[in-house]
Amino acid sequence: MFQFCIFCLCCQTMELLSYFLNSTDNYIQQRWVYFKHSFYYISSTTKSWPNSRNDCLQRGADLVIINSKEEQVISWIGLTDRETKGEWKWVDGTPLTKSYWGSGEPNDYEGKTEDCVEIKFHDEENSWNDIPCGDQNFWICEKTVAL
Ligand SMILES: [Ca+2]
Ligand SMILES: [Ca+2]
Ligand SMILES: [Ca+2]
Repeated sequence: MFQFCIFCLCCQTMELLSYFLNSTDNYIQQRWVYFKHSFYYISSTTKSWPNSRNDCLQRGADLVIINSKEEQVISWIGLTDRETKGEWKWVDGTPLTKSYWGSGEPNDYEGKTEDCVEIKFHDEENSWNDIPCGDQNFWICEKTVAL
């Protein structure tokens, strides 16, 4: 890689790049997938929303925040109204602006407390559903890459 860096003018850039590539390597080894400036870890088991989130945090990531259609996979997403009822927030603290609720959602179905959000159908754009946070679900961790 350093063949491009003959006069070392670009060493800093190369170091950064090398660091990035090394971490890319690590992530791929740990079965992370890289796509459009984020790494994704897709779970192979199911957990409650809080346990899923803890798993992501331990991996240096967080539950997926949906910014594009491609991120809509059947799983928990990093959206909750656990703090204030009806005030949906992403796990990074940002308020919900663009949403993809399924029809009639969010609905606290049959008076249940539904404060965590799953993607219900992969093939429908509007497929978010609030469900009880203790339900078991697959989850996706997302770690954005700042370059
Ligand atoms: Ca995202
Ligand atoms: Ca709720
Ligand atoms: Ca619901």
